Amino acid sequence: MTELMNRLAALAQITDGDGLTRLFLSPAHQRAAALVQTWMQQAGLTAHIDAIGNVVGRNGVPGPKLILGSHIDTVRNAGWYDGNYGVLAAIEAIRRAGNLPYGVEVIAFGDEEGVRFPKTLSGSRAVAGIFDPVALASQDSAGITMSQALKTFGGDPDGIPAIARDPAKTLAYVELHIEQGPVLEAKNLPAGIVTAIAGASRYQVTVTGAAGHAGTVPMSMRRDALTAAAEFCLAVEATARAHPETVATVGAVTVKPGAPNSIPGQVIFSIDLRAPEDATRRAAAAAIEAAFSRLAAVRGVTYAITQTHEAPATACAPWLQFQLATAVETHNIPAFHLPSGAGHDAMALAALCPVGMLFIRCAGGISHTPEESITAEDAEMGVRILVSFLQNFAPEPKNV
Ligand code: HGY
Ligand code: MN
Ligand code: MN
Repeated sequence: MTELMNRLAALAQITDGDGLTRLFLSPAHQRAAALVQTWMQQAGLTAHIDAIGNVVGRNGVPGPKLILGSHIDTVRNAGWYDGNYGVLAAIEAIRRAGNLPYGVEVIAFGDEEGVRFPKTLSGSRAVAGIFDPVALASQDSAGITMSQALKTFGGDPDGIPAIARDPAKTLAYVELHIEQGPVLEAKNLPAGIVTAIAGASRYQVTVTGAAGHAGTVPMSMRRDALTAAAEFCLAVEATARAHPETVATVGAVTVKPGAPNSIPGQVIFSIDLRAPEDATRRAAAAAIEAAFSRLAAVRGVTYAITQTHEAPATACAPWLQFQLATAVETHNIPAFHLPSGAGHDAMALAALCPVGMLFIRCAGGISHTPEESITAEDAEMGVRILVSFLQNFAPEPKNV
């Protein structure tokens, strides 16, 4: 096992339980942030944890900075490499790249997955200067607000605005990440350059019917919220299938009162909707709403839809794609360009500066499960490509 793979394995042991589950501002996030800070310092960087829980390492070279990074929070029962690989690989690449003539930051963001609170990308939005303070009042499933969780973590809600970087002093943001899809493996390539990141919308839907005794209410008199929600979910799936390159997922469902002998009176479920084109995503969202309206009338239920997250489709800068492709070819790998269906912190950083992403292959394209895996060889190749990119990086040519 390489040092990098050993560190990824060590980081993966820091969890809140349920396999690898490390949610924003949790005790595991706090422990992981401290370990990453140590690794940044061992790589010769000054490192601190900022007001919103990002771990920030700097090489100390004055002037405009290139920012590298990814996230160390995870989904529930996650794989070891989503986010975490990009952070540790960037630290190792900076260490190996030696004395660079420009400022470099590496940031371990803490809220890319957005599992604990409705909003997501909190840390990267803060760096980009687009954090919405309304999110501080949002609550997790235990009713704890982000603001309370941040203070418990040792952060400072009032210090978030000062995190924003100055666009004039930021050269670019580049993120190394596992592909989380099957394309590179199918192409037999260890790495690829990202062209664009699909836009994403998230919603919370509440369907309200009539609770009742499972034994006494005739079927003809029921307004069962769960069977209605089931038809809503099938409409979400059918709508995604009917729109080009669109994906939609109902990933979380809560049934109330949730007793085997009670007719569900209320169901709350999530929708994650994505498409490479924002217009397609918006059209699919409208079609879903229309389907819900029709189904609610037939079923005699009411519903409410709350949008909890919106991230527009994000293009990666052509000049960064070119420099990443040059670095890939340096290692005798054909430069292959591909879109990202998964969301990333780069979507938030795009509000600050040009962004680029480099993917490495992951087995079967599997991600967001413990079966997620990468090879030590591909992990190493990702670092080597990033070192080549860093050593040849040139700020955006002005004629672009
Ligand atoms: O949901 C995503 O695409 C990312 O993994 N947060
Ligand atoms: Mn990720
Ligand atoms: Mn993820």
